[in-house]
Amino acid sequence: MTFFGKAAASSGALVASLLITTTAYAAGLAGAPTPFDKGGVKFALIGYISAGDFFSAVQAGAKAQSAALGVELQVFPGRQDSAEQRLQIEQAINLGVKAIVVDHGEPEALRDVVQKALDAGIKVVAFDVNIDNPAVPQVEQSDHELARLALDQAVKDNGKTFVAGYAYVAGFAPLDRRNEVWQDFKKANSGVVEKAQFGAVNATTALSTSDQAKAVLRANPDISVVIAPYDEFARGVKLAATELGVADKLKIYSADVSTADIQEIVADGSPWVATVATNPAVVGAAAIRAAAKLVAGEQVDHNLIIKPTLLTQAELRSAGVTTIEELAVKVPAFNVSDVATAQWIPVVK
Ligand code: SR1
Repeated sequence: MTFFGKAAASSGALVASLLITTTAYAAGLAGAPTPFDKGGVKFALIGYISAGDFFSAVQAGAKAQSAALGVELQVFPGRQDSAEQRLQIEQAINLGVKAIVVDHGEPEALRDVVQKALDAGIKVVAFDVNIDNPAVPQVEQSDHELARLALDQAVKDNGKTFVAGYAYVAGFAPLDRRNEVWQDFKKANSGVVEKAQFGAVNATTALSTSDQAKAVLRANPDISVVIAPYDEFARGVKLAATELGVADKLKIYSADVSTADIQEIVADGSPWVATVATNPAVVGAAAIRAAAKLVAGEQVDHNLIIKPTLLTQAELRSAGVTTIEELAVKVPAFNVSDVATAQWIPVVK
């Protein structure tokens, strides 16, 4: 039985137990610890990357969880600009927020300003940026496991001998962790040859990566597999392969999922054959819960890990899944995480 099959068999009971809706508690959350019982609590979510479905979905999950806690969440979108992200942290400090979630960024540019927030009594949670501070819990998507699941699927589909292209940009914690697994994988599999590395992270990541992928695929027609462990990279590679007319000769393995990604994956003739993903809205919600627990004086683990799921093109097609919402119904575990939960924190879905 496939993962989808197993999940569908048990979905009824799980969905029933998770039917809790998002509600705003402007006047405070009954039964919650101070200050949530009184209301009027402000948090900030400060991003670094503003483009792409993944980050919008993280923000949507964070907003839903904040609303359920009666927290006013201010989202600072980030524009791939460290100086601006630092300024936004300063602004959040001045706004009197009780907690800040820092979503990606350049660690060296953030550590001192994060310390400034902590010194002001503000709780800080980091997602996918290593702040390297014991007071700052780190949220991640188990990137080593994520990369291993993608590479296991690549081996299942292509064997242990293939010519690969690799999309990667150094300096982003999740990509660096996934890269560690790819480097070990190549050492352990001498039949896997990486012909080219490419990729860009900017305001138009998919398009920039597509331009690079086109040049790479033209110069290396023997590439049959592309490891692209970020959905914007995969999107760019798919576009390049389609424009060059080589989509039928290529298989793309990625990370992340969104409704738009699912539609690209299941499309006729799509070379995007698998992705490994968490539900980014669940990640955003977990980060807010961790921040809320810290503000309430509760203990929070330093490493907060949201487990990813392998999603293959074949399974998505045979399950008839075309949106994230349909995916969450077929795979209920995709819709929740037990990270940073508490009895007084409403579960959002
Ligand atoms: C540039 S970093 C992109 C990654 O950040 C998040 O962790 C997503 O999984 C995405 O792949």
